[in-house]
Amino acid sequence: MKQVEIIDSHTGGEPTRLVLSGFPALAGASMADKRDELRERHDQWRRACLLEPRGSDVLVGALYCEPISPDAACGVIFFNNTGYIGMCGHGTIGLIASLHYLGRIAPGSHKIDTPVGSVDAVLHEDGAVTLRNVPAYRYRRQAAVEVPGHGTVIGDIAWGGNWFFLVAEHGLSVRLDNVAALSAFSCATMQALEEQGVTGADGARIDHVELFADDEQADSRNFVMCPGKAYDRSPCGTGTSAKLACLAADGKLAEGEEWLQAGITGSRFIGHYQREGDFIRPYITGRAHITARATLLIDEQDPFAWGI
Ligand code: PYC
Repeated sequence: MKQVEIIDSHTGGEPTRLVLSGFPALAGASMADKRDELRERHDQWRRACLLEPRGSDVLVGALYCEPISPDAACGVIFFNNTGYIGMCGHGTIGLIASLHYLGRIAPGSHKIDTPVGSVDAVLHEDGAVTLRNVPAYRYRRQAAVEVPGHGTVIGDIAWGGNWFFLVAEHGLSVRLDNVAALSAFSCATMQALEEQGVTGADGARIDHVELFADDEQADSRNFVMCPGKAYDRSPCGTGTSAKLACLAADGKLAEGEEWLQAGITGSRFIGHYQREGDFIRPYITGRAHITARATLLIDEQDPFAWGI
């Protein structure tokens, strides 16, 4: 049997499966190189850990790696049911909470190398984590896409560690009991963006769609559709970063001012930003809880050993 050591957590309802050991060693001078090596040569390990029968569509994986930067606590590669994502806010909060649970880190600031740049995470004494994310920015304001069955949909395109299409006007109720309609609309929008060549900078695929509504207990509520057609149960750290970039660009949120972002399940992240030239630096605070520690067993005789 092959063995993969994992620790599971959730951040505002969104699960993270941290892989501590068992994956093949990855060559590469950067985290992006290591991610490419994992994708090109060892992708079956992602599938074995995240897909059924061991996982589910909603799981986000985080592979613990040796750091590239001399002053980083670790490196990490994020992946999900369909492939690889650049950064992951809820996943970083889960990573920090898991490393703390294992006794590998103490409260304080920890640098983490990711394929899209280094981030810092402060573990507070009370267990909350504040992520200092990669720089974010709004790339396009009010871009249009024709979505079959829905007509013209207008949204901003922003980078928050992944590419987002942020839609305020969609006519849907952003509530948990409407997830089927929200999912259908956001998946159709994501497909239309791709088919119509509406992209992020340098032709980058927009792989997250974020819908907004008012919330009674927060500044906003969102619904975030991820690549692979699973929606984020948390307010999405990179999605909240993209939102902060749009608010900053519109002059709707001042530097340092707090933004309370609720997700579709009612969990919340607190955000604020600092200006950095043409970019903003997002700070996202949330909390993760450990749910399991286990060894995954991969039996080569099992027809579904490497996932369904
Ligand atoms: O929290 O950044 C995030 C995230 C991305 C995909 C799922 N969660």
